[in-house]
Amino acid sequence: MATFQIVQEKEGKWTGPETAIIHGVRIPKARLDPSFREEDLDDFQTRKDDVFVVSYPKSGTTWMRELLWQIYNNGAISDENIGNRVFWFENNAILSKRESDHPESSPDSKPVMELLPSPRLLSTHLPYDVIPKGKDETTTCKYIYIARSPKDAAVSYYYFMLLFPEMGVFTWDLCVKLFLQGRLYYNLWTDHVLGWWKHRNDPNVLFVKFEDLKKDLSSSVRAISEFLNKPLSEEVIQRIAHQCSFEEMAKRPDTFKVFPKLDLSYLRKGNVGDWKNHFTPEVNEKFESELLAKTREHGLEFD
Ligand code: PPS
Repeated sequence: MATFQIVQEKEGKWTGPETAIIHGVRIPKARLDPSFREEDLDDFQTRKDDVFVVSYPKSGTTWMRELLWQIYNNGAISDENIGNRVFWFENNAILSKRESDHPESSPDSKPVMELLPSPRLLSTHLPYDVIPKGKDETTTCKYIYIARSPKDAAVSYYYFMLLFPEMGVFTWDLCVKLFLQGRLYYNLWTDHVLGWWKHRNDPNVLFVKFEDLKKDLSSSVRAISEFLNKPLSEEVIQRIAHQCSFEEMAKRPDTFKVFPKLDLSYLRKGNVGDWKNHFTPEVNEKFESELLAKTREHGLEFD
């Protein structure tokens, strides 16, 4: 039995998805394992060699998941769906005791996070305050946070939501409103990004920007591999940068499907600045004054 509240946004001709409120965070209910309980997040024990890719939605999570996997596999590529290589934390059973309480919850033998072999490569959209953490030095793991300009993240979010027409009419204006009010998944962009930005100098946190990956992917691969203590040859760094370009990843569509059986991809355009094709001056002003002014105050800027 779920122990959390469910909310569902309704605006005009649009009825949003059922959303679970877990420790105050809006999480897609449809993707939570039925065995999930709020307290699983507190009870889950991280391991020293766990690595979490963390982000606000539509900020380059899939890109970083693929980079992480290739870095761990010395530049190999795999046709296995990314979800079976870098596991989505909150979409699977977290604790084995919960999974065995509800064996019917895993008909397709979804992994149980607690039972995965080390090193566990995981991804999540959880904010800093809620994400599982180590209790001491021997269980403190690593987090790679990928941030993206909220303008491009909002555009990406809009196109992603259009892939679910059963929810009704989702307009760009509605997307802007919900994004600015923090009523989409994982709450307000500013709170999420700043929560992690404040920990950017922690030795187990690497804060990376989508725009920097786009500018110079090889340097980013080098920095990520150093952070993970996974030294790579220059040849492998260059190979990973090439294999993780948008164009190369798009050649492997099945690998980056959201659900194995649906034709729904995490990849769309992969550009910086697509917002310029969608934003009116008024919307731009709102993003500047309501979101970016706050991150700038904390020294966080986006190209
Ligand atoms: S999700 O659903 O939150 O996990 O989505 P996420 O993966 O975070 O973000 C999807 C956007 O990332 C773009 N993407 C890339 N851009 C550049 N290069 C590469 N290799 C790449 N891989 C994914 C993807 O196209 C989405 O952005 P938009 O702007 O919609 O294209």
